[in-house]
Amino acid sequence: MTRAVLSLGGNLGDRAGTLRTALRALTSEGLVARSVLYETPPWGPVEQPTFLNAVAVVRGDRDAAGWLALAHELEDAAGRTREVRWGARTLDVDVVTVTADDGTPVRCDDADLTLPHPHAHERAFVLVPWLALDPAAELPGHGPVRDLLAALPAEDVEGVRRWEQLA
Ligand code: PH2
Ligand code: MG
Ligand code: MG
Repeated sequence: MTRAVLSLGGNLGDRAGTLRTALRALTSEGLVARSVLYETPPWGPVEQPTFLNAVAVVRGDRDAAGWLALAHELEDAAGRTREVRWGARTLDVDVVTVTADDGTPVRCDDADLTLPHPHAHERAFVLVPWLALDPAAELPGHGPVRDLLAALPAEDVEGVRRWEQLA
């Protein structure tokens, strides 16, 4: 068994409906916890609409490639197309970390999967929801999520706004 932290986001179409459908699908895949939805300004070089983002923790009988396959299944089910790198999308599901049951973090440097996620430590849209659902969260190689957030520019963190009241 492994535990994975997944970052979900979308900025096209019915953003909330798409994210809720994906989160619901995760309940049959060993959902341990999920954050509420947050509205977040687009991060990165592409000018695009505002995102809704969430983080989910799942535990199940999959390895890293298995969690990536599940992420792609959820994206396909949401009609995701891949045109512009970091561009607008109905649903993006990124595997942030995978941890073995003994606590060992899985490292991966494949062409299609890098673990831990190489940009997670600099993305408030990942760290804010993750810390909210797990105050003790740690990003392997980078340290406690609480400290990573404290190191980000205040405007990045303040830009991540809780969008719904209840999980
Ligand atoms: N995903 C990206 C690029 N930029 N910005 C926000 N706020 N949320 C995202 O999920 C996101 C992004 C590429 O995957
Ligand atoms: Mg992404
Ligand atoms: Mg992705």
